[in-house]
Amino acid sequence: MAKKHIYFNHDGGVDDLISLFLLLEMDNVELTGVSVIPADCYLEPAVFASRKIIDRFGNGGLDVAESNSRGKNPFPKDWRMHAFYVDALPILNESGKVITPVAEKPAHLHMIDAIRNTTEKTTLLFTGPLTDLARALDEAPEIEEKIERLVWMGGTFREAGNVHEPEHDGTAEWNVFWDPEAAARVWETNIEIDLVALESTNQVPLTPDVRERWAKERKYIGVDFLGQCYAMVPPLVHFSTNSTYYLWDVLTTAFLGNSDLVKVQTVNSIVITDGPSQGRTVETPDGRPVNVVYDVDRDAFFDYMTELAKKA
Ligand code: AGV
Ligand code: CA
Repeated sequence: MAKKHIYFNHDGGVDDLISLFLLLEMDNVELTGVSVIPADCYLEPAVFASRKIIDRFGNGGLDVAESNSRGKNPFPKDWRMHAFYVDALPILNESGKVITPVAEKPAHLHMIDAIRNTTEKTTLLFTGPLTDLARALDEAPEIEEKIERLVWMGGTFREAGNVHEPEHDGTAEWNVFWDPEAAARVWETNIEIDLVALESTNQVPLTPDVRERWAKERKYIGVDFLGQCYAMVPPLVHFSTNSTYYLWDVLTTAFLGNSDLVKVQTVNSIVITDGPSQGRTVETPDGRPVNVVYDVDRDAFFDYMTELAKKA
């Protein structure tokens, strides 16, 4: 089987860190690099957690790069705290040491090196804002030719986004909202973009039945890890609130491992960078094409991720 070469840039949420874990279990994926941006996380615990996940579940050979990027609209502190909880889990601290090193270069330069040093084209997986990619393209525009595609958790074409902040109209998704200019910069390129938008992630909320399933199968160390991580964030019970957790990034990562789980349609779109709708992605005939994942087989998705976790 030809492996896909993946560079993964994430922002340290529970579903970002579970995505890293699942990538390490995929037979059809070769990770060429990992970097962390302090958007929906604090940098230090998110980098530590990433290094420990690679130590525990990977085969070595990777380092983790820190981003020095800054966004425009900060994430709520409560959400950014999640990385501390994952980093403190006993399963990641059993060995008492951290082997996977921190990279010398900041994330955007680390990614440029990884793309250049890989003979094959690289697929980019981004589960946070696109700031590091926008900066890498400014620094080394020629890497565009060596990017197979960008798979991104971001955006929505529905009326309702998931940003509920003062001075905003609620139409944006958070990964776009944190740095709308970065998304607009990437929209200017000819990179093939697969967008896992809220259309499909809304279909995979964390629910009590999913938690129960993982609890029942906790004899598998990887399934126990899922259960422990998803104990930290609120499930959907009666109705969706601002803090209700969905498997946004995990669906994005699963799509990369198995595209049969979802349905995709092409939409021409632009990114709004200013004003009360900043961070909104809008469908318009003269916009740039993106492949939007708009539907997912929910049960097949949860089966797929749980089976991957059992391999650990
Ligand atoms: O908008 C979804 C993105 C995903 O990359 N993140 C969380 C995922 O990692 C931001 C976010 C939106 N709502 C959230 C978020 C919530 N209720 N808790 C934590 N993060
Ligand atoms: Ca994320």
